[in-house]
Amino acid sequence: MDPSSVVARRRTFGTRLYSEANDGETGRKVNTLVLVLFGVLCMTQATLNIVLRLYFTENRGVGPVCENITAQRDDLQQKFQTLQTKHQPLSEQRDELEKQLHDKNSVCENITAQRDDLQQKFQTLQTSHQTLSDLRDELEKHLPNIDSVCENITAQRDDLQQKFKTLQTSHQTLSDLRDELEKQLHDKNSVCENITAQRDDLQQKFKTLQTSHQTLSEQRDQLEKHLHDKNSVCENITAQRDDLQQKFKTLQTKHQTLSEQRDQLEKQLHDKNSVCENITAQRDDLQQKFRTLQTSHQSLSEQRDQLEKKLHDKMSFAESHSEQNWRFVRGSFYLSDGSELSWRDGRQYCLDRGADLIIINSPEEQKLAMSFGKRSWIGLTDAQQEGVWRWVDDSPLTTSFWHPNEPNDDKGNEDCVEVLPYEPRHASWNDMPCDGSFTQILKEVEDMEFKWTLFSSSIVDAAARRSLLPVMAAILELSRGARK
Ligand code: 2F8
Ligand code: CA
Repeated sequence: MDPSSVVARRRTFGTRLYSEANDGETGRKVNTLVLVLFGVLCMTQATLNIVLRLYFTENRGVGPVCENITAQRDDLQQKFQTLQTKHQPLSEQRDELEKQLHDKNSVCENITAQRDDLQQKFQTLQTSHQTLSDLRDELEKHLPNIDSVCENITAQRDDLQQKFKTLQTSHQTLSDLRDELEKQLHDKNSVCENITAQRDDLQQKFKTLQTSHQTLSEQRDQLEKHLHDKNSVCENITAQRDDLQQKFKTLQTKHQTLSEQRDQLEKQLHDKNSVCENITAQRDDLQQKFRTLQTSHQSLSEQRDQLEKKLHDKMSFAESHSEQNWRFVRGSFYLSDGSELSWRDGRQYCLDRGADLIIINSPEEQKLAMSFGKRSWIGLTDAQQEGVWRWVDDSPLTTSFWHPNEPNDDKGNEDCVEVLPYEPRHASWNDMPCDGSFTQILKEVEDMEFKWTLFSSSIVDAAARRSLLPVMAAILELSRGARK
């Protein structure tokens, strides 16, 4: 702690104690004690400083002095400690005293303030006392008139009491009225708040509506503009519509006409289609017939060629055999050769000449065979199976001209047939041994194509000849099948 500051502090305390509690016994005792303690501390500090300076500057090497000083120092240290030990309680006492002093100061300040207040009141009271004294003096002057004044005052009091009652009643009424009004005010406030809220809400809505109104006004203006434009467009479109309606009506009329024409044409087309289908069917049928006819024509052409070749061969045959007395009867050449041969050699003789032994299936052929006037072999035999007669073309015997009691297969060796030139002419067949020697009646091999050629050549009309072609084709086919 800085000694100077401590001194200043103590002095300040002392001065203040003197000035504020110069008449207090406790303050003086405390101040005195503090001063004494402070003085002792200062002296001890100064002594210690001197001893230490002497020790370090003059006789540092002198033993006795040093020991003395050391002893003094130790003693002083001992004292210092003792003092320090004492200083602690003193400090605590001091602090306690300072606290008490502070409290006292507060009390003192309070008392001083009370005193100043009392002094002020005292002065006021003194002034009032003076005034009252003056008033008393004045009243004493007016004391003789006090009764009348009193009466007057009494009257005034009564009047005032009456007024007071009236006023009280009025006050009560006013109070009730006020309460009522307050209540109404409260209600009104509530209503007002409600209305205010509604107003605020309406204001908000009004603003919103105003904004919307503004927007709608702009939109309306824009729509009015658009409407105006649309009206112009609409008028234009209406005119176009009217024009189109007129055109539509015209077109509708044309459409109706065209529809009728179309229906008529469709009907005609349908009829034409039917006709066309019919014609197409006829065409297809004709094409089919044409193809058939073409095939037939081709076949007939081939047949014609073949027949022409055969005709040529026949003509050659006839020319080459004319000197041998071949007889042409009903389209066939017949010959009775004068040589006598066995049945088989005779048949081979015939085959070598493009002919075969005669086959007799009719009285005319029987008559023809008889006309040659010779015993001659005919083309009938049962050599294959006894009693079963077959012609050389392997056809069965259907019409026979057997001599009476024939065939008798005399001696079981008669398998070939001759024609006898004797009566009865219509029954002249006799079975004979096949190795017998007779002439043979040759008949050119049945050739239907050749017969047809000869027959058709006799038909002058070409159309009639053509119409017989299919019939002839069928006959020829049957003939071929029979020969096989
Ligand atoms: O040579 C055979 C021949 O003989 C007689 O005729 C001459 C027979 N006729 C009679 O008996 C009537 C044939 O039948 C016989 O073939
Ligand atoms: Ca016989």
